[in-house]
Amino acid sequence: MGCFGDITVTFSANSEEQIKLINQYIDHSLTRFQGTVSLRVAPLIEAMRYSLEGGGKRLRPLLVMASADYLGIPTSHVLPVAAAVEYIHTYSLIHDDLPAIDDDDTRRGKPSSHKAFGEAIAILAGDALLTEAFGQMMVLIEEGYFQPSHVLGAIKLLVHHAGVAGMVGGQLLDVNTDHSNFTLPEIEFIHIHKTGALILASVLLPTKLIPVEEAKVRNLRKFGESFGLAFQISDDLLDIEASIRYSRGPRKKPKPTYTRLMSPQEAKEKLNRLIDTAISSVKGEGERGQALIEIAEFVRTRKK
Ligand code: GRG
Repeated sequence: MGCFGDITVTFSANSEEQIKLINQYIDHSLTRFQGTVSLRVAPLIEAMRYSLEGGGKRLRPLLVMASADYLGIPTSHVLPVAAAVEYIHTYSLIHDDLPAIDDDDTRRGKPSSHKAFGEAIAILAGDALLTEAFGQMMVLIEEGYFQPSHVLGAIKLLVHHAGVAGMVGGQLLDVNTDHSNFTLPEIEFIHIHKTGALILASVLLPTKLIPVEEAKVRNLRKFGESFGLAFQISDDLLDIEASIRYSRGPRKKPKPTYTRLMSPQEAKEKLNRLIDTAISSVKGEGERGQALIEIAEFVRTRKK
């Protein structure tokens, strides 16, 4: 039985309660972890905590919880999965901000990890978060809610989507793309892997933990794929809005974005079409699809 094991939460109309649970779980897991390692690694844990608790939206953990809800799994049972995807997301942001990759000095309005702690600690904090994400997946076995063979299936899915075939491969394509000359299929391929893969994994991971009908897996896959691309387009739109509203100068390293290939209006239309597709794919389950639908609607109009 896990630390949140006796709480059975159904998704409420807003995500506040779920975010609170996720934040409590992440805080608790870091504190417990800190108690098991030498005090001499405290700077590493401080850097992990700095980025993990740096004000992220917890979008991927929310997707894990919403997908669990869709399948009738108590959301508190998948908290370790929610933490694992947030750990991986956080490591990817720390490494993405490094001078060798995007060279960003700030993240979420604060100094990026390497600016706050130096490059060596930032790299190690990312490494540690990636590794400990799989430690979190192992917690699922200790808690005993799911069969070990099912947990192994979930770990395999996470490796596939976070690694070379997914997010890291997508990042490589981004780094290697000629930013002065790229096409829509190229940019879509990059985003499906770089951003979309971890989002899709967040939606699909709960399907590995219990036996699930094939039709529901198909619905969730469609939701995850459409939502992942929509999220990236919304990110590109926010980026241009910020550059207009705050007269932000050009990025140190220009990025391949949708908004360099289509007008903001066209990008918004594409975003809306993708969100509509995501929503219609999970609509058939009534209340059970509601949390996923709310998250999709949030991305349609998000301002952060
Ligand atoms: C370095 C291996 C490696 C991978 C990096 C995802 C990624 C790959 C880099 C992030 C670059 C970036 C800003 C992409 C745009 C979409 C995106 C992932 C935005 C950040 O995600 P949010 O908005 O972040 O969910 P918060 O701050 O809410 O956690």
